[in-house]
Amino acid sequence: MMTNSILHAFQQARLGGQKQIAVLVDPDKTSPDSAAVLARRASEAGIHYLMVGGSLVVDGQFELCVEALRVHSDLPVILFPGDTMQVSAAANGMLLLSLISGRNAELLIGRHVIAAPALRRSGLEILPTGYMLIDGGAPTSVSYMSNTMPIPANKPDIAQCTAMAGEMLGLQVLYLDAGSGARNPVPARLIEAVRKSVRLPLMVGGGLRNPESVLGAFNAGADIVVVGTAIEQEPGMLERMAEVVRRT
Ligand code: 1GP
Repeated sequence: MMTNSILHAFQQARLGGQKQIAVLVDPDKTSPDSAAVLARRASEAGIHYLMVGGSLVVDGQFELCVEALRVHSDLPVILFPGDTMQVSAAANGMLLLSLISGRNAELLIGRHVIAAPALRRSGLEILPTGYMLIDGGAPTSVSYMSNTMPIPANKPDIAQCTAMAGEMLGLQVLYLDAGSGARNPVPARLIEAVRKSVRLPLMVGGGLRNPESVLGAFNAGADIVVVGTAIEQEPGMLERMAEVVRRT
């Protein structure tokens, strides 16, 4: 049975000014055992969501990784698919990404058409998400794999108009992403510009390496920050990042 409980949680947090944090797990870099440990620690630390995905998922651990996250925490597990093969009914929901910063029709609507019947059958909560790549200072897997150009980091007006168009088209969530491991995170000025233009829950991620950069994204107007690489590289970072949310 499909629900809209994750979207509702996003909207309620936004209305209440509560900042939230999601930990992104790359199933290619995280064994199911490590995912189990991470899930328990994330719950204890006060993380709000677990996300699973990557531009390429090559080693077949995807489903086991999702299951481990579900079994070992009560947190919503949200798929962040690099492609339409990354669907698991074991998750709670999925960001259905329309890559609105790009002009690749496959990633705006084409793959969605192919995935739609399986998504409907899965019972997953589907979160229609305007996905915007922002230049993070170096080419990232996602810009290469999607064959799209990111929005220049110094063009907040383009980001603003793109976000407005996404909202007007009926998307329910916006995600500004500098890409995993980005050299530079999404600049505060660009987050602020988007925040002023739309009411939707705003996710921001890519290259957030430390608590200060997470706080910067929150202060600029992000509702939910997404952190992956920093936690993979330095596990204690999970608790330090979660602590930032308590200070907002
Ligand atoms: C990538 O926004 C996410 O899509 C997370 O990025 O791995 O750089 O934290 P990092």
